[in-house]
Amino acid sequence: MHTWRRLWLGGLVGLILTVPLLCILYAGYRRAGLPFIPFNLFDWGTRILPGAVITAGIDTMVRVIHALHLGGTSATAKLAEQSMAIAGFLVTGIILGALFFLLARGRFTIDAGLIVGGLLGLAALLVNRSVSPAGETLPVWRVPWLISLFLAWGAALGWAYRRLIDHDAELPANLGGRSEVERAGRRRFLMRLGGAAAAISFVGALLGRRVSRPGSASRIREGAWSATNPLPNAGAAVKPAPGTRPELTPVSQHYRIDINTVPPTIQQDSWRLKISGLVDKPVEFTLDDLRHREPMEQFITLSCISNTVGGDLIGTTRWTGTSLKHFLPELGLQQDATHLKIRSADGFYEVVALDQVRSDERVMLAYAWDGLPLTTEHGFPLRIYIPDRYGMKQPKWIESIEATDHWEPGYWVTRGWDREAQMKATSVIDTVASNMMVGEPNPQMRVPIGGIAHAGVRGISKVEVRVDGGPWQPAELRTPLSGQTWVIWRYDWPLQRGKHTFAVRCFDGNGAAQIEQDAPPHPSGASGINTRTAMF
Ligand SMILES: Nc1nc2c(c(=O)[nH]1)N[C@H]1C(S)=C(S)[C@@H](COP(=O)(O)O)O[C@H]1N2
Ligand SMILES: [Mo]
Repeated sequence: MHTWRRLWLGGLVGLILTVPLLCILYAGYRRAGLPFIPFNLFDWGTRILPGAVITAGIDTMVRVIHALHLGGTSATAKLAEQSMAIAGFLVTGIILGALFFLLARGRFTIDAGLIVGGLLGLAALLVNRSVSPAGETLPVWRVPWLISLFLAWGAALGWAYRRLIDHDAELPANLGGRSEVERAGRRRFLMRLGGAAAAISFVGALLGRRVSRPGSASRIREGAWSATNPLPNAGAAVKPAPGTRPELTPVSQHYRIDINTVPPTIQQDSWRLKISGLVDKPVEFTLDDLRHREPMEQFITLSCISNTVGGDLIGTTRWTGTSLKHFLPELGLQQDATHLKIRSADGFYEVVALDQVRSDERVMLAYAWDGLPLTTEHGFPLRIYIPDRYGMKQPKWIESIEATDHWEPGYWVTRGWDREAQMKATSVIDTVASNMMVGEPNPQMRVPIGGIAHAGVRGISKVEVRVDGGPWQPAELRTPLSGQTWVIWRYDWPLQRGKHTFAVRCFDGNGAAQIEQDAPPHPSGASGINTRTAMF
């Protein structure tokens, strides 16, 4: 049989067999928390590919999401990643099927298929282990589950090969009418195989549909602090302009950025914070050990270094945790320890200097957001807060802390992002509330314009608005939730008819102006002036 026919048939069979495999893996994932290999493979790829490739990929994705107005950046990006992961898995199946049909010979193709399937099962296990070492449910079932599924896939591939290709090798060539009969037989076989695959896929998809996985307590959002407490600045004189974003971001709307297609699920009972390295002796702490310490509450604005000017990868909530500085004495650090290397369940890591921890008690190991345990997406059970740094310096899903005597680059620093990742000052126009005007425009009429300004923990001393390239005018500043959050500003503009463009800029607490020069997020965070145009 011609090479191209082998490739084509093999690719087709690869696709027909990989779809049901995908659906069954999905059902196992949804029902029992078993590994979903397509996501694992994708995440594994993002960890081993060079940083420049990943960065270019992320940049392109964020830009496409903005250009097409696809909605919330982090949710859309995750969806895009998941789609790519599934597409990649199917393409891999097609390629493997084609290669198998190209290379296989002789009568022992089912055995060959079993060997291929077994090897793929092992590879899947290794990939799964390397990207999610932590507490997915039922780890004992992972091995038989993956090995048997991939063995079945391989055996089916070998069997299909025998039915479609091998047996016609035994026939004398060019028997009149023979090849027509054969082609019809082949088509019938493919139809039957496709039918069986479709049935299995359907059952798998049905089983995987809309069943929530065995939930951890961290999912329940009832009892949020903000549901029953007024904000500390509730009485502030300056009120946000109508249309300004919520001052406290609901946790469900807080952006999420990390290297995982699916966040690691950690079981509280078996989780321990492990302390090792340059310490008198290794120690472990449970989550309750940390919760029983003097709690610390901080309102914090967190931003991703990939956030564009005016983008949605920034949010504010109330963090609860334990000050790392006051926790240090319990770690038994040795004299020569200078840094802490913090490792996460997903393989992410960062290094923080002990000098910084000792000089700033706001550095915190946090276990709650808005009064509730961290959600799975936001780092359950433990994450760190490091003031004034972009999110890339602040690991979620912390598992261990190693005391060392040297600095080393963290996960994103290794991949070409800024070493310090200090948050840049930024200001954004959320709203030009032109719909707040009623009646005919008159000289007293004012249009509320407002938004946020943020400069890490340096605070905001001044926000200014410019209309159509005129002079910069001071805006009013609302008392912020804390010195670590964004500041809401407003400017009540005396209405003029026509089309107008508004620009905003801010100054940090030390009086330093935000950088007006446009810069993309990579490698040190975006800068530039946010503008908005409206008709009156
Ligand atoms: N373990 C782990 N921690 C992580 C990351 C990650 O990929 N893995 N991403 C970091 C980045 S880049 C950001 S912006 C913040 C985002 O936190 P959030 O998703 O809770 O908003 O988490 C940080 N911590
Ligand atoms: Mo980030």
